[in-house]
Amino acid sequence: MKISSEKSQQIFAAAQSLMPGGVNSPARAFGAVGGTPLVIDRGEGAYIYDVDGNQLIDYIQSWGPMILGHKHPAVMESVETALTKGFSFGAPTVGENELAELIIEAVASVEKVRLVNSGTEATMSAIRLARGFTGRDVIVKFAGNYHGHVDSLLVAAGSSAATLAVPDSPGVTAGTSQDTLILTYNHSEEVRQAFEQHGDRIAGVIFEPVVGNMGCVIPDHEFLQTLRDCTTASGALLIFDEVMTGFRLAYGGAQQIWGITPDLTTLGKIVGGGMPIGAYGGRADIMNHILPAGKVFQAGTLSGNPIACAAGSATLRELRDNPPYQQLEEMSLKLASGLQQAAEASGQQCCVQRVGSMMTIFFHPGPVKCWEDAAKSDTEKFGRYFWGMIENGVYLPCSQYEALFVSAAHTEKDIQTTIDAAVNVLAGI
Ligand code: HOZ
Repeated sequence: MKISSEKSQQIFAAAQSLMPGGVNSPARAFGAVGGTPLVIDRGEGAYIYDVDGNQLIDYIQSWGPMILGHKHPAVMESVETALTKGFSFGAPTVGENELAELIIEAVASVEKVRLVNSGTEATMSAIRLARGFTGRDVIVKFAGNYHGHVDSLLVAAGSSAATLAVPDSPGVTAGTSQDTLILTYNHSEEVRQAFEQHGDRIAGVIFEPVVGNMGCVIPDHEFLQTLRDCTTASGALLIFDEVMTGFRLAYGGAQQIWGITPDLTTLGKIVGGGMPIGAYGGRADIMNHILPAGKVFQAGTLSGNPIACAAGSATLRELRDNPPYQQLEEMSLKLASGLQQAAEASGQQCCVQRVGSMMTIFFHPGPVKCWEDAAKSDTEKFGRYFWGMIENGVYLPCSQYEALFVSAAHTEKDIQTTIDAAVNVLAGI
């Protein structure tokens, strides 16, 4: 099948004179795979429909938030009800309490939470809090992990920064990033050495407890334990960036499945049910350092926005009351095995890495354990695979350095269609 994209091309051409690169976030510009992005008209369950009328099985799902699929009835109803009351007041609302309670009940390490507007705001605020709480300066991050576009974390960053080869962005000054220490993911010895040398200066360690932003990369248990042990021993805070994994890998997030308790957790994506939101939370004695309870400044006119809270709360209630995690596991296992078999049958040097409903097919024999491994992937081949899948009606993340997401709306038939497409495509690239 050849998809038509005339309208997408026209709209994207107009967009380029209106917005830098024609987009409002570089991840969606198809920069690493070439060609013109599809302009999306609407979504329904597991599918998106572009302006040319193409229906595609959607494995981006808004880069993670739509775990229930597009336009889930419970989320739609909750948003519609909230809309009748007005959009934003800049004052306390009951909806904020509802969402905060749901998060605190679900995520074991979170005793108090602050709602913000995006994952970037959540990570930016969490590291400020870590510094304010400990009185120390240095933040440890890992190469290939991405924590949004916070200046001091936009160093050796994954996601679109890696995809578009600007892991260290112009505009981030040496001064801003001088207190960021970059280490290798899954390298426990480096972590131990860093703490031996700089332990009394380290305010916190922030990391993705399953990386989605250099493709799906899985932490070794020993690495996780080392992070916990070193931070505890030195008095630094351990920050799980669960913007992507929170409420996705389990209702209690990656920390539930790995059995490691962080001091702070950052959230986004699913907690907003597709509306702009972020959150950070953790131990009450730490969170109470935030203004106005404490002195660490952080604020936002639209923080805790009623419509975003309504979408987020409806999503979390649905996940709590009708947990889709077993179904997600079964569908995702079937997809991952099918993709791996398709790769092997075609003779491609690929490995599929997965945790729950997050996965990546790396054009690399694997295993991929850190950024150095991921960077050896054949990204040109990934681009051909990506376009081949689109031609077969499957919409994947447009970069080797992103994870795909299975939603509760994906059926066995969707998964089988995707595997059949991969068998065709991988044999021909
Ligand atoms: N942060 C998302 C996951 N890597 C990509 C979406 C974006 O940056 O626009």
